[in-house]
Amino acid sequence: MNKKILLTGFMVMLSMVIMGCENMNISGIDDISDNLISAITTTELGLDAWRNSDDALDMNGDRKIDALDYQLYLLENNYGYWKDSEEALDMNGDRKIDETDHILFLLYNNYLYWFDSDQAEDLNDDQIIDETDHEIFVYYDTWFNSSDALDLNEDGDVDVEDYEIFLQYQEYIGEYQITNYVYEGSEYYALEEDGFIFFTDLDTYLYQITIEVTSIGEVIVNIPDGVQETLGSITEIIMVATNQMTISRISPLLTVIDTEVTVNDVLVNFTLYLEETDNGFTTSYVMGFYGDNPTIAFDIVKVD
Ligand SMILES: [Ca+2]
Ligand SMILES: [Ca+2]
Ligand SMILES: [Ca+2]
Ligand SMILES: [Ca+2]
Repeated sequence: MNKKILLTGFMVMLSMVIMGCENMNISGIDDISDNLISAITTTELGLDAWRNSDDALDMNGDRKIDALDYQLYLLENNYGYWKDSEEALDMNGDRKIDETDHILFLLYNNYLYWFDSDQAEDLNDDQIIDETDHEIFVYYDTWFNSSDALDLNEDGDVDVEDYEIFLQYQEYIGEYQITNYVYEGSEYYALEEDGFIFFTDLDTYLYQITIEVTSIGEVIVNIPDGVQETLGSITEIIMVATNQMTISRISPLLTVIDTEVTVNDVLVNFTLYLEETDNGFTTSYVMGFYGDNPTIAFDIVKVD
């Protein structure tokens, strides 16, 4: 395989990694199989008994069932518990906190409760009622009155269409850097282009690259002049490739990024698998173009 293609693929992969997950679900909401009738009895239980009951759920979607889930469960299912908590607010502005406010709390925090209520409607006009409509129900007004409310699709109006674009990209917006680079393979392997960079030394260059994601999902890769000189003609190809990437979630834990780029008249496709971390993503990449399959791994962290 042509060295330029290999190098391009590698660099494109680096610059794509940060795009990460596209899932905008409110965490945990869709996990709730709430049953308010059985809840009347189980809200009287302590944490351990609840955890062993059929009502035990991972309410916040962090893949464990613990005291925090029990608290969230009680807030939704036990009016007295909610009323005594910091979550008890006058949601409808009638200057008292009562059952009506608790129902509003449920509508906002429990997708299935909202879905079964007369509040559920197709707010984005895509002919289905789903989590996106619930998210619009919960957050649209706040967004509309915030500085984030911009005409993102540039059609002259600020409306639900713009909010959907905002939802699609909001969790990526920001600036990222590459850290924790680890290379496992021969110390003699190197990128050879206009310059010459050993994989063992690649971190020096990677750590200087910053990647910015805008509110409409544009990816801007900033490569300092010195690094651009070292990469030579590859720099421009990287930019072309990052403009063509697509992102799709294939499981709650895994996101796939695909792109393609033409190098020396050869169309090359790339697929990269990303795992989310607390502050970004982590990925590893097997360089199959060497017989002994050296690997690189690194993290992409958000810096603002
Ligand atoms: Ca949990
Ligand atoms: Ca009220
Ligand atoms: Ca809809
Ligand atoms: Ca618009």
